[in-house]
Amino acid sequence: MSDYKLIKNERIDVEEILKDLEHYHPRRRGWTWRQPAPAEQLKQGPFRYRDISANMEGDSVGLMTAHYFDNIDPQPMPTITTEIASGRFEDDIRRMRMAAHHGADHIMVIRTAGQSHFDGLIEGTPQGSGGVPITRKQVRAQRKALDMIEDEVGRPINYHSYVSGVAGPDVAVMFAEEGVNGCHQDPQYNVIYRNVNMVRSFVDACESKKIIAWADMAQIDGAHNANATAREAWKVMPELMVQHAINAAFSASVGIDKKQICLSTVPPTATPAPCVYMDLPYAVALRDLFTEYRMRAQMNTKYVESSTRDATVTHVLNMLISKLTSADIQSTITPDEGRNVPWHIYNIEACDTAKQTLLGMDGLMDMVQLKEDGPLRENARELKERAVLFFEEILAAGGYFNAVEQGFFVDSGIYPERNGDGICREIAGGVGAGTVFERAEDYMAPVTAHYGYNNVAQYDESAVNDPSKLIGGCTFEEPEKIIYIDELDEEDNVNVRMAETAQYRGKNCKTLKPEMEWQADGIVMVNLFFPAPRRIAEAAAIEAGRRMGLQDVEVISREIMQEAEGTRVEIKGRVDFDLDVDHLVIPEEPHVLTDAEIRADIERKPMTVVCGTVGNDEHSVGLREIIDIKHGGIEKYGIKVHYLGTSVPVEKLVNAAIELDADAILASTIISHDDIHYKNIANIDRLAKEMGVRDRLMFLVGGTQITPEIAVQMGADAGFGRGTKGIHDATFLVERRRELEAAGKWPK
Ligand code: Z97
Repeated sequence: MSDYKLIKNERIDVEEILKDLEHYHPRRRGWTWRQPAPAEQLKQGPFRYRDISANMEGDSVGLMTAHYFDNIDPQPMPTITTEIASGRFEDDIRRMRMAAHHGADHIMVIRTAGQSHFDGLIEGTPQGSGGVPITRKQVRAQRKALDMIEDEVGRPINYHSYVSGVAGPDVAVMFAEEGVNGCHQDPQYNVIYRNVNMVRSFVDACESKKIIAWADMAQIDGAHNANATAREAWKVMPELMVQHAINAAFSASVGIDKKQICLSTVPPTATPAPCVYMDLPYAVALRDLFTEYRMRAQMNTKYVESSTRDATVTHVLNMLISKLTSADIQSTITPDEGRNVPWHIYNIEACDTAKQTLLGMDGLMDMVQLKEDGPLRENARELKERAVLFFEEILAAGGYFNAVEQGFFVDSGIYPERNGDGICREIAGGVGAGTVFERAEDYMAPVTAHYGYNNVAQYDESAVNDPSKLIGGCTFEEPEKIIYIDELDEEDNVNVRMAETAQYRGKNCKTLKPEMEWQADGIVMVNLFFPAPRRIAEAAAIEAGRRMGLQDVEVISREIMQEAEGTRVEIKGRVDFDLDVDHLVIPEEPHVLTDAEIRADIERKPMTVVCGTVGNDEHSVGLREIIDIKHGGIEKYGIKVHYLGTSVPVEKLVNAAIELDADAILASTIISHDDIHYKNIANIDRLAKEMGVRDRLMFLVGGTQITPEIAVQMGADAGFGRGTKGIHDATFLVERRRELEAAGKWPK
């Protein structure tokens, strides 16, 4: 067995993961829930948290703003899901590592289109469309990679896919063998959306659920699909509760622990609907009815557009509902679902959106209470009543199968109203109809976690509760008995795909190519604005993309700013060039002196600076951060600071420097339209020269849009962009003054 390990600053070596797979077995099975943070972790950096889970014990990437707060990375209480399935499982492995570092501990792999209709397991590693073909090799490789990744992040990661279609039980067995930790399993999904015969689906589900119970997987149901399918998603709210109830009660009676049975719930509406008003009573009703089960909150994906901003707002509003009610698992399926671009960056953005939103609402329910009367409770009660009536009607119709045959489900009327447009399936119809047979009297299967009649006693009375004893253990107990098949297709497999991109991998690889989804796919995204109506702007954007040298240009999102004034268009396209890392111009990292060194130099010789935000610019926060002792600004080193405020004319700044006999000017300039930030720099430099003081003043400029090299070209001694801290300015001031002194050019 190879001793390959992940190294912090090295890319994961997928080739290493693929080695010796034949002998790899997962180190555990079962789902792992997050644990509440121990008391000593509730205080992090300058803050106290109330609803967080235990910290990741290894490496992680905190939220962007964490650097303001001691780089803390608190973790919200719900499990965070990300769905990664680009069609190439080998590329997804890299993305899983990124997602885990951003806080995902539930990684879901969507299956390739049509896998529900395969009547058995498939093998090898073909490329998928709309998802990944789920095979033993693919699952084993990803679980193996996740075993390493979880060591790196110091937290268990749950791996998940789907147990559905006519090969459901076969898939469930394979998942149990391979250490898959969670799955979707709901026979109603097969019946309604995949037209699998209902008798077959429910019989298969018994077997699947028995295995899910044995493997201690978490199970998610399929009710959210009714939201996505219904003509008007909020009208199926009573039905959703019926669907949840059927799968939850069925699963519990087959033996799945209720604590592993998760209801897949989606806030049914989205803006511009008054969605919280409509979604909250539904969420409350659901939690009133299903107290013993877990909630898996997915975001609304029916009313979703290809704008990342729009999808993110929906996601955040959905998480408000999660927070006001509860969620054990929080999905982060935005915004790929609307854009159909399953890119690395969106998985990561969405994980961050969840972490940011849930941390932002930490402790909310200590301050806010849902009202016990009024429309919330009235509407929740009404929904529950409608659901109960729905159930009563199913019973009156002769049970679930008859109800499905009569089109009870996904009807566009709000129950008890019916519009007669529900999805109808025949009891004797659908894929796999007529394939269920009663077991013969002497039927016997020497396997663990087998559902139903199993006449083991005919061979060995003592094996009744442990049938696999008859054969010395089945593959669950004896993984060596698993028959591992590597590849079946000579063309369509991971080795062929990886050979094509070999030059972009490897420890010492110096070749880079932009990518969004697959290694070196060359895909880039460009945002454009045209002062033109939509159709013209889209055509113009495609043409602009072509002229930029992009191939296969496509519009992926558009937004009308105003019918005549303009349209924003996002395009994607492909570039063909590689970049050689050795030929890149990489600016040096800003270097800093220690606090003690800076302080000592200021003590040796005091320093005075004048500062202000110049021009018609009212931004003060950035400059104050650089100055104020509170956030580690230059004051803390003993530098004397005269702050002139915002919108300071450049003349005033230079005059003040002269009057105060300052050593330096620190100008802040944020606004950048018409390059005014660079023009301000040139003006200060010119004025100081005209007044004959440029040689006795150091001149530093800062602002979020400042590129240091350009600032220097325009006349500053140094420029400081986004991310600058007081220590960077202070280091420069001290070192420049020393340099000038050494050269005999410092007049004071
Ligand atoms: C989710 N974003 O995470 P097939 N069984 C159930 C399902 O809901 C699904 C499948 C099986 C979504 C994922 C929709 N759900 C997408 C209960 C799929 C998958 O292999 O595509 O037929 O089945 O819930």
